[in-house]
Amino acid sequence: MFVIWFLKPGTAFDIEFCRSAKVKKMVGAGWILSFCFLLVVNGVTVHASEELQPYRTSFHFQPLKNWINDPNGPMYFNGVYHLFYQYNPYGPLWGNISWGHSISYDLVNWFLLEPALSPKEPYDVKGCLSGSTTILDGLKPIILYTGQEVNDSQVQNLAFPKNFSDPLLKDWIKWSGNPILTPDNDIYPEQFRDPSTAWMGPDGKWRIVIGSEINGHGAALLYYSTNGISWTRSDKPLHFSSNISMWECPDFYPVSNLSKDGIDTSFQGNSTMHVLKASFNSSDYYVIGRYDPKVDQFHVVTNDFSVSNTQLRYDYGKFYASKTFYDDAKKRRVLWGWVAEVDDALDAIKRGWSGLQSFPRSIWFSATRKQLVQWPVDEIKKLRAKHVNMENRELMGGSLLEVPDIRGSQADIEVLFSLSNLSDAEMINSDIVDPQLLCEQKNVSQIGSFGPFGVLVLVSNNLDEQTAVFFRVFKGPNMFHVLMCSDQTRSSIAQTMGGNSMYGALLDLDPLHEKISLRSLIDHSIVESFGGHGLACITARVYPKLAIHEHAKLYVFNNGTKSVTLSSLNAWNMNKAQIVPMD
Ligand code: DQQ
Repeated sequence: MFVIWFLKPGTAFDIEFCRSAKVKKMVGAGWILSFCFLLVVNGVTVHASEELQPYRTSFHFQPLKNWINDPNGPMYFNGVYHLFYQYNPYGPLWGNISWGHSISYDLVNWFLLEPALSPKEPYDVKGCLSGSTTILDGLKPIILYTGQEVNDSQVQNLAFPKNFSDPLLKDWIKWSGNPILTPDNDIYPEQFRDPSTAWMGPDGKWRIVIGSEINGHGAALLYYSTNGISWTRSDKPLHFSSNISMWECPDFYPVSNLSKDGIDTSFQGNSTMHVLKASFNSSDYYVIGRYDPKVDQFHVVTNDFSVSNTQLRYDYGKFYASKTFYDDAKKRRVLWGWVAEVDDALDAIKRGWSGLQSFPRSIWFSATRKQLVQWPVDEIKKLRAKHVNMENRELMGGSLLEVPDIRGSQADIEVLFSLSNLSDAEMINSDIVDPQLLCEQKNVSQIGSFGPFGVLVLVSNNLDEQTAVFFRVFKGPNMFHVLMCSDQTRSSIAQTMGGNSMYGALLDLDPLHEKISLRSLIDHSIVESFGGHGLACITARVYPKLAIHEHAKLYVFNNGTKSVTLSSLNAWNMNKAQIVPMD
């Protein structure tokens, strides 16, 4: 224990030392435990060897330690991807909120930089809260962020790079004229936050939305500016919804009607619809509509925002406060979301960290244009290692088939199921289905006719621990319903808060004519699943005790009475992404 006190907490040395196999051989296990499990109270820092850190992820973004929450201001600028995030540099719980900053050349491997913004000024002393970046004139990136003042009042601030020609944009300067916006009288001062990326209208003015609540209605307040610095409020919000409280982290952007390509936030043209996303009720809900930038009218064509399990959401599991950006290099729109822990603060203190970012996802419209489709960015493939393939296997009712040779704690798996003779599907007496409720009523051990079938991930030797991601097909009065569930109720033999959760979503596909696909990114304590080629996403956090590292197994199964064909299965071991401090 002696040496520890000479090390600066968090240096690469102590972490790398703990990982080193040589050291493990040199000294006894007990000594390693006490050496590597370092708890520094008051800036609570825990460093532990991988054995003690089975929940750290390998290819999902997280800093080396401490707390993170919302992704902030992601952007692609001068050949570099930037990801900022709500970060506590001093501990694993929310506090001292700064803008952590990391950069990447491929959205997979990351260099960690010093925080871009820290809470130091009267206008942000209680936190540099969420916000966005905008690249003015294609040349000048700026940050707009919310500062929390000493009295908790929220104001909007501006920061810009110290040196625009620094390719990494390491240093950011807060504008001397901050705050640039303060809450008007009709807004509670604690309910005015999270400015969006700006877009330009046909009049040459920039526009942003800011999350708020007016008279009990969640709202996206609209502001105009000619220079990105001075902003004035529009008479009416861009959009608001009754019966929903405070909207956080609004995001507003065009999506092409014609292709999967993403579109710059300021694009103007007929071939697009707009998406408005708002974060509330622990979920990221979105609506699709037509936006007329001449009069700033947004006409929603899907169901409007509501707190309902049938309302469109980016993700029906653990995913919040997300943010998109337009990636000019690959002509795509990329989505990041915060995936919080579901165990409690004491666990975070023991681990020394809390929170992850989802794997970045490309987004575009589904064929029906009634919803978005999401898919992990292609660069993930560079982490794929050993590959296992199976084709055309009949999965009779009660089948459990192990996927051999895959390290089930760190894998990417894609499966495709086909069903026939659906006339035998279980009947359901309504075409309005609450997927969350249905998954709760019918867990994985409840035998149906078509389903449950799917994958069991993070499975322990004796099957005591398992997380099931599965489908069931029902026949309603007028249509089939394809239900996707993620069942965490048996994910850990330890009783954790996450141990009780079940998530559900519906896939807008026709099982008579389409196969049912599932992709899951399994990364130690996160299972990020994409059903129907990305029509529905469910992200879960799990904390197995037995199914860790090389002890975690992977299966496909069918627990329905009807046979299902496994048309194809492809699974890969995943290599670890490099997430390292920049020298
Ligand atoms: N997180 C930030 C706020 C935002 C909330 C504070 C959403 O700006 O509204 O860390 O998770």
